[in-house]
Amino acid sequence: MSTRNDTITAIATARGQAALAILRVSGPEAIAVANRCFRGADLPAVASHTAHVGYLTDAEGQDIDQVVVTVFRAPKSATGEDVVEVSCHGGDLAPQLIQQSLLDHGARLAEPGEFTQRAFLNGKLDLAQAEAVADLIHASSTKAHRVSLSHLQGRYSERLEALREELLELAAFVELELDFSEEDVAFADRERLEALLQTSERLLSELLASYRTGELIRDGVRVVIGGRPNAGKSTLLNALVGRDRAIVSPTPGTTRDAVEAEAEIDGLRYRFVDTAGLRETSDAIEAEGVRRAEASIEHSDVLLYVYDLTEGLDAAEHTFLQRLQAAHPTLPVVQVANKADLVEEEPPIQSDGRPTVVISAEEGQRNTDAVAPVVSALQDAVAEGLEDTDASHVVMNQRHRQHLASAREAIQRAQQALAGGAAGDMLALDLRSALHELGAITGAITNEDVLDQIFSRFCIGK
Ligand SMILES: Nc1nc2c(ncn2[C@@H]2O[C@H](COP(=O)(O)OP(=O)(O)OP(=O)(O)O)[C@@H](O)[C@H]2O)c(=O)[nH]1
Ligand SMILES: [Mg+2]
Repeated sequence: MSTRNDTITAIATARGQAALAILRVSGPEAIAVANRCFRGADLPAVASHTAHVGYLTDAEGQDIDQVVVTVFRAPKSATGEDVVEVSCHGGDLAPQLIQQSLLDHGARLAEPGEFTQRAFLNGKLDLAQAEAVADLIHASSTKAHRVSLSHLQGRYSERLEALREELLELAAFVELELDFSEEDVAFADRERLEALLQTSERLLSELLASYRTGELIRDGVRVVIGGRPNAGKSTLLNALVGRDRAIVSPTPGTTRDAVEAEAEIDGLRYRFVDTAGLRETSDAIEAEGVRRAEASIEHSDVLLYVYDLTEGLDAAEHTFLQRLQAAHPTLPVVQVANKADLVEEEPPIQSDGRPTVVISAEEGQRNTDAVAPVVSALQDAVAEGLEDTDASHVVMNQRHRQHLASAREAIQRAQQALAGGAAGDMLALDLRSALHELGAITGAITNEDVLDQIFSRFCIGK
């Protein structure tokens, strides 16, 4: 991506029918370029942060649209450069024609993310904040939105920066004052060093541990609904998403291919996958469905195992569940004992230690409260502690996770070096390496390839 200091433009809003659209122009010539195709105020003469009504004209001087032009002079603008924002009427034509006119009058079409990249290069936000801009745009649930916003506001960066400063101080301390080859190392200094390393290690571990939550927030929770034919899996899916997504029928073997449906529950996005009933079958199509059902369990975040309360779990199902848990020890399984409306008295539940909820999915069609126990069991299974999680402490970004893991390894090496009485310069090396990793997250240390990769994820106009 070009990091040239030229003047760029792009349409900032989505295509299609809309009341308004916005175009942005940024760079040293932004005001001059806009002024060449604006009939209204004399833009080079106006004050910063003022809006002006007028007409945007094309290369032939013909009016394209009535617009409002807002002028932001450097450095008090989103990119830190001179910026002009043009608000025009939405739709497919006006924004395109205005963009063409701005190009004809000296601007260049912006690359994806180039506005945000300039904001980063001009110190308006750090790299983690810039990435949060993309996350915010891509957010598909309330929680994902909240975490990205908190990262954009810089609270996550502040935490990393505080850690970095502490390590910086530590490194300087080690480099200047400690020489572990000497025997008379000041005891207090060593203790302080140990304590600081321990704190850093703990902070990094906390951030790393939050990544699992971050992933669930970012990508949603994939819940596979499995069980024998006719247990009520499709009925449960429909109740959970609040609409008739899957076909329900008294004939066992109704669902064949997987049926997916999404719902946002308590700010988190869930993707429910209803599958073919698990059983031995000679029907080739159904058998393929069963194979797919088993395969999809492997890729789920949690399994809802539905069975008919009037029949109970049979021996084959017990074996199936035990085998599954042996193969996937970390996969949470919630048992759903269904058709509670058909029993007078609840029979004893065979849970094998798995969390089990007793419900009537059919009742859930009319009243979603009837499936509320399933929802809370799901939340307990996958999203424990999610409610109390401080959004600014959640790591949602894979790139950050890698740097945090490397930083923690470096800290752990430093701890071992210290315990083993290694020389001060060895210790300093590990601390420097941890610092480097943390700096890569906020962009204090960057290289162009990394920047290109990050900003190419953005849309044009951002
Ligand atoms: N009484 C009662 N009937 C239910 C309940 N849940 C489902 N059923 C009925 O059980 C039958 C099977 O329901 P489905 O939801 O199609 O079951 P399934 O597990 O998806 O079945 P397959 O797709 O064939 O594997 C239907 O006739 C449902 O109306 C319930 O809670 N109570
Ligand atoms: Mg079904």
